[in-house]
This record gives sequence, C-alpha cells and structure tokens, in this order.
Amino acid sequence: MVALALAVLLVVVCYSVAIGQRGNQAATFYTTLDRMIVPSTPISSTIHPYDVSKFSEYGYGLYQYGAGLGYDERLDLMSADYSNANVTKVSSLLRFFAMTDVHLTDEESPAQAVYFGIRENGIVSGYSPAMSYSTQMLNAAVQTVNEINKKDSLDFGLFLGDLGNSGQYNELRWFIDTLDGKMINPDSGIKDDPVPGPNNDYQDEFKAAGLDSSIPWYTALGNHDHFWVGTNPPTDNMTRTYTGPDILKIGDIFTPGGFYRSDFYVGTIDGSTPDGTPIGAGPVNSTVPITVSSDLNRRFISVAEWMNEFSNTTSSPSGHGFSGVEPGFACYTFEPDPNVPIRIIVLDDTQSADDLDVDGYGHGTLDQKRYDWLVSELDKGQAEDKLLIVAAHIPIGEEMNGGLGSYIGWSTQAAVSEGDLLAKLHTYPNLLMWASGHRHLNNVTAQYSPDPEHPELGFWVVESPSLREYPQQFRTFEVAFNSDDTISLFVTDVDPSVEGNMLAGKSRSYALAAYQIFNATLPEQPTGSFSYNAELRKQLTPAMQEKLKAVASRSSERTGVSNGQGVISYSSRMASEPADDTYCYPCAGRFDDLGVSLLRPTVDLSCRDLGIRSAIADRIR
Ligand SMILES: [Ca+2]
Ligand SMILES: [Ca+2]
Ligand SMILES: [Ca+2]
Repeated sequence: MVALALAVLLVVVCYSVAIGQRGNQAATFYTTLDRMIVPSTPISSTIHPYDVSKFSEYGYGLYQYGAGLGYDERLDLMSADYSNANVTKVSSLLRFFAMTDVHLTDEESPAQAVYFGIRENGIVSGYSPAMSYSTQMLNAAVQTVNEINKKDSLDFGLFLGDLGNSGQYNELRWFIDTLDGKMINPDSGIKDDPVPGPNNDYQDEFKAAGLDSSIPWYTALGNHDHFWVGTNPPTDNMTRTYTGPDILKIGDIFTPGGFYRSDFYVGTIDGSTPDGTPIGAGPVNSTVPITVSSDLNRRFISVAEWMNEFSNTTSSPSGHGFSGVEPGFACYTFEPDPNVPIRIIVLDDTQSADDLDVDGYGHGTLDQKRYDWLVSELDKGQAEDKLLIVAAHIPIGEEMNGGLGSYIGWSTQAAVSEGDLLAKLHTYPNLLMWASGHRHLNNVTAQYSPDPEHPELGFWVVESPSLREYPQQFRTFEVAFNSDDTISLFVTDVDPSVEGNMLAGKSRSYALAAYQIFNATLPEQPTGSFSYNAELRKQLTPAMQEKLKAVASRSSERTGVSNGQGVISYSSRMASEPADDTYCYPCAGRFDDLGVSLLRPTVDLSCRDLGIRSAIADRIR
C-alpha cells in the first residue's frame, strides 16, 4: 500500500515537472503520450451494470493517471534491409483528428436495446450507464480538440461514423449542434430534471463549446447512423415505435429471425432518475408493459435525410462533405490543403437496407457502384500524384480469420470480396492508410505489399477507438516527411479532458465501470494499456519522393520543425515488445459491434498466427 502511494506520488511529481517544461505554451490538455488512465482493480465481480450507486463502493470506475505511452515505431511495411539509422523528420505535411463511434444516444427512446445490456450475459452496447452522458462526452472531446489545435493547428477533423446510436433525428441534431456550439437539450419526451437545478445532471441543457471555427470537419456514414441500433433496417412497425409511447418488442437478435419476433420488451431509461435507471425491459410474458412520453424528434431518418442534415450547420464546410453529393450515396473526396498533395476518400462501406439479411447489417461491404467509384477515385489520385487516405466506418482485413466474421466481417453479399479488394488496394503505391472505427479498437495493422521488391504497395489500416466505450478516446494523426524521403504517420490516442467537467467525468467513470463489468476478462493490449500510439513508416515511389521533397521544403518554411515536435524519442518503447516485424496488436481482444463491445476472448490470435503475410501470399498465388 505504501509502495502504491509512493508510486502515485512519484507520478504526480513527474507530471508537475512535465507541465513546468511546457513553459508558456499554456497547454491544458494531455495526450496519452503525456499520461494514461490506469484503472483501479475492482474488488467484486458480482455487481450489475445498472448498480451505479454501488460502483465506487465496490471499486468500479475508479482510476488514476500513470506514465505516458511513447510511439511504437512500426517499420513493418519497409523492405527487409531498410535502415532507420539517422532518419529524422523533415516536415509536417498534415495534421488532423479522427473521432468515431460517438454513439450519441437518446436513452429515453422506447426503441433502443436496453434489454440486451441488462439481461444475463448482456452486452455493453445494449446498455451502459455512460450512454446517458454521450453529448457531454462529445462536448468534452471537442473542447480537447480545440486545446490541441491551439498548440499545433489541425488541418481538419474526421468523424468515422456511428455519430448517433440508432438513426434517430434528435441524435444526429445533437451531434451537429454540439460541433456547431449550440445550446444542447439532451432530454427527450417530457422535460426531466433528475437533480434539481442547472448543469448538474445528464438531462440539463448546456451550451456546447463548438469546434474551433478554423477546423473544417467531415464525416463518414456508420451502420448505427441508418440501422436500428446498427443491426437491421427497421421494419415499418419498428419505425412507428420510435416516435410513439409503446416500448418496442423484439426477439433475440443474435438468433436467426430474432429481429422479427416479439419476445422481449427492449425497455428504456427512466430519464427522471439521477442514474438513469433501466425500466420496462424483459420477456413479454413476464413484464408489465410501460409507456413513455412520445417525441417526434425521435424519428428514424433515411441515409439521404441524414446526409442532407449536415447542410443545416453553422460550422464549415456546409454539408461537411455531402454538399452536392447524390442523395443516399454517402461517398465523396476532399483535399484538406491545396499545398499538400494528399486526398481523402470518404467511403460508405456500410450495408444497404436492401441487402439480404445475412446475420444482420453490421458487415462491411461495397456494392458495384461504390466499388467502381472507389477504384475511379484511387485511379485519379494515383495519376495525379496524390497521397491517398481512405476514410470508411468499417475496417478492412481485420476480421478475415476471426470468429466474429458472421456479425461484422466483410459481407458475403459484397460486389467485391475482401481478398479481392485488398489485392486491388495493393496496386496503389500512393495509398497511405485505410482509417476506420466500428470495432471500438485501437488497432493498427500493416497490410504488407504482395511484392517484396515494391514495399510502397503496402499500406496501413488504422482503427480509432469509440467515444462511448472505455477508453473513450479519439486519435490525432500527423503525416510527416522524413530525411530519407519516406513518410511517417504518427497516430496518437487522446483521452478527452474531463477536468472541471463533472458530467463528462461521470461518463468516463461509468464507461470504465461498464467495461470492468461486461468485459472483465479482456486482456490489456501488449503495450500494457488500452492506448496505442505509433509512428507508421511508408515507402514512397521515386516520383512521390521528388514531389514531396519540393512540398516539404516549402512546408518547412511554413511550419518549421524546431517546435519540440521534430525529434521523436522512442525511449519509452516497451521492452516487452517483440523485435521482429511480423507482430501487431489487433488480436488481444475484440469488440463485436452491432455496436457491441461483446468480448469474445481470443486466445491464440497474434498477428503472426493470423498469418497476414501468408494470407496475402496465398491470394497472390
Ligand atoms: Ca437524455
Ligand atoms: Ca425526458
Ligand atoms: Ca438538473
């Protein structure tokens, strides 16, 4: 105990020094480079996720801050004889943030999925006590982005889908209005005030900070943005329940046909209670039906309506990418900086409502039209010597050999198979990254070049974590040009600052508690934490090397490299990390979407075991 206290004291002292070293930069934020959340160990595992009042008594949701996590240097994609000796960063080309799986939730809706969280062996995506605090957590994250931007300006922001939880109009409006800095009323139905007075409970109105107006933001479509709780297109009857007084009835959605049955009331949250007590959930034959105050703002909206809503905004750009895009076709491209040859390809890789129901609608997919569009954009970007980033809700190449493929793996109904799509992507040397959310994980996966003679045909798949589930992080990205004409992509996890923000602080604590209750056996990532920061190296073609050399010389005049960010230290790299280049982190545990952070312990799944290299080699054969 004394040792623990000393360790904590030491950590605090170290921070004071670190803060002092920041000098006049007035930084009031911390990334996970600076410090990480260290959960305390719960003393009981018998608690229910809705026993909120007992959390602290039983040790749930408690944490301290511990040491920061340095960048893991990932040279996986480089040739075998590559030497990193004396390589330095020459220029920073682009900086942005990505936030995903925010899951803004109208917890008082009669058509969420509370029952699937509170029943025996429930899943956190059905119910988490943090779900009532989703707008407050987004607001805290936006404020944290603004602080980051003050120190090192960001070129743009990306939201990678699942902005709302269940395709409701009010959930989407809360999202856009929070980014716009409007008044937010996170209440629905009749007005509640579970703790009398302003600014002291999850239903109170608040003025959102809004994203700094210098940061344009863009968004991709997620499965939760246009399906019932991300799982299925709502039936007509279900759509009616969204705005009515009666609690939705449904069957076990994890069994065939369950979505169309009426075995359970999904229940809802009593928005008049301080902790958001679940009510009205359970089997139809043993549950007394309840009603709620109805609300037309809970209406389910189509993809076209969802896209169109982004024009009703006061932040830039109007439409947030969807302006002028064909209704319902949620794909577009943009170039964040006219001086930097990088193009972002925002792709809708969610399922369509008219797809066949093959174990739900949480799969990744492309129909022929979207695949053709993607190929034409990649062709164009390659021909124009642009570096390319695909931003899409669902990652690629992550579920190919895993046990969760039936729910969130690539669809068997897609116009292009996952293997064929990967093979196609490996024909574009300018493809830097496929950036995604969906699985609520921090994984970074090397998609190796199929041709050892051309390492530039490899690219990175970078997943960003959810703002709903612990560890409730977002990522910053920096694209940098190096002295040996390679590219480094720095990916950094950020915990939203909750200091001085009681409601966002509750969200974090409750999300941690929910994690500890639902997923108590989830192993920590190999870094010893749930965060993952990395420098991802990429080889360029000779043509791109020449092009970026010219850009970098102009850019270094613009941004400089002597701002303390230019020299990256790897001294904090964990000694336990394997030294060979075939490892990666995707497999320590996984979150099954359907929103779902349902843990399925994955025992033997190191990347080596998954055999990503050999899988690609097999495809080439
Ligand atoms: Ca609410
Ligand atoms: Ca209410
Ligand atoms: Ca109140």
